Amino acid sequence: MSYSVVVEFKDINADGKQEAVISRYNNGYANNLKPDAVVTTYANAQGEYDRAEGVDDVEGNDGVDEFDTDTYTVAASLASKLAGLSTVGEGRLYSCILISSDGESKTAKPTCVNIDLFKVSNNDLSQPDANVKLKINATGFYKVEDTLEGEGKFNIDADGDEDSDANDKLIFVNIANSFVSMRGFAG
Ligand SMILES: [Ca+2]
Ligand SMILES: [Ca+2]
Ligand SMILES: [Ca+2]
Ligand SMILES: [Ca+2]
Repeated sequence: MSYSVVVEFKDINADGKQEAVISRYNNGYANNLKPDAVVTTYANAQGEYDRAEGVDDVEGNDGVDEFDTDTYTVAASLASKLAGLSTVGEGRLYSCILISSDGESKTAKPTCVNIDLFKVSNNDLSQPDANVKLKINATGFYKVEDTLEGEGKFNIDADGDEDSDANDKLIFVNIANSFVSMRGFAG
């Protein structure tokens, strides 16, 4: 397996806002494994993630710069778009996201990106509450596969407007693209 990213939402400084803690596993996530990097991103009063601590060089070739901070804050903002994530407490549906891929290469895009979602009460990252698989198409774009277990159809309401449509899929596509853009550090 190639690298994995775990995005966890929790209020670590007790100011009533959710921080997004992004943990990177360069050789794939495994239980009890220590992450290779942990970045904490902070939301402003508007709930936008605009500050990051612990940032490293995501491209792996030009040192830590503004682009790296952007990459992490964009990743946090995308993940927080999933239903209820930016709300504290009862309104929250998922509190953790695990993103992984099948690709080992640092340069070629992975053909599949897997996004696992975990509810607030779920601490077991081997048992996701929901999963979305994306596949790359001939022109290099990621598309949500409609073959999920259960109903056999994409059925996640990512933006919280009570349906599962193209807008919901787009959120997952954007998360996959953001994840893939960080792949330079893998390996
Ligand atoms: Ca906080
Ligand atoms: Ca950089
Ligand atoms: Ca929706
Ligand atoms: Ca909709």
